[in-house]
Amino acid sequence: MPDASLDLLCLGEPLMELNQVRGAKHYLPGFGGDTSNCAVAAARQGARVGYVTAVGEDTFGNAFLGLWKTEGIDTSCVLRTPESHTGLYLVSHSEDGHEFSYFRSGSATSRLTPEDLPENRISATRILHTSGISQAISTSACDTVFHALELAQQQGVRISYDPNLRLKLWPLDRARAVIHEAMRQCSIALPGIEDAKLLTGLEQPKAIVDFYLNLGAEVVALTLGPEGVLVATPEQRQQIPGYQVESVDTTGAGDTFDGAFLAELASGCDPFAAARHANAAAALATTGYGAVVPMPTRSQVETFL
Ligand code: KDG
Repeated sequence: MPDASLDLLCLGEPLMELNQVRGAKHYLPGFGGDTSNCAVAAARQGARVGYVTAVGEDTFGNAFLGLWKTEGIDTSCVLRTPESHTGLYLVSHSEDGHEFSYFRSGSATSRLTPEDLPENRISATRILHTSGISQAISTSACDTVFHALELAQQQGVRISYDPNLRLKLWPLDRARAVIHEAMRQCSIALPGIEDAKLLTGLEQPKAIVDFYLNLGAEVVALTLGPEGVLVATPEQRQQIPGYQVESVDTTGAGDTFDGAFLAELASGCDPFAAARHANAAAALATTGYGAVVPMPTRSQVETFL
């Protein structure tokens, strides 16, 4: 492992969030974007985290820089793009769950190119984390992620990937081709069960973790919603149960799992213990509205456990 000054470097798009208040017509502002959420969750567990992204020179971009500063996240690789904007999304709630509406087309992050990547920061992190969403937002963002994976591999940096399938952003066949190719290069695979069923065509969690181990992952954490998570390495596998909490909004729960899990792995924890901690963090993150506000700190997770 390289001599790392960061535990985790995330790559992707932050999105300003407007989250509908349950039973009401108004929306509350907040912060979202899967990889930004992951970065915040990891930072709240005490990890040294950096973020590679681009935001507009606008109010939302300023707000994100303020958030990351407050959370102690390294923003030296955040680009400001005067000619484009920071993305926005709405979370609407109904009896069927939550639904996302995006206003992100042409956003600053979607204009990232491989030349924007900070090679020296990628080589100085323990884990690089990115996602299917980061590749779905534009062709140049997709190429940027592939180039980041190549740089990380060359430097012996562990790669973590959450497919985070969003069929509003790209068709399933393209998503499958790109995500499988990216996940061939990753050592930590963090799929959610519903995404993984669609992407792999498999139904059984055991078969799905085998699929990702066969692609080359050293650790697979397949999140199963209320049933917890199936963690697998080539030698061992274990289902870690979820925690019962009074859940009001699951937005960002998967990202919280990712961030807490990666923070624990980067600190040397084994994947099964890391998943126990991350399950608790993800459960706590569903007890309040929005992606970021209810994300727990390390001490809140430890108190809960
Ligand atoms: O997991 C929550 C994220 O999905 C949300 O914050 C927005 O990144 C997002 C997306 O594109 O769906």
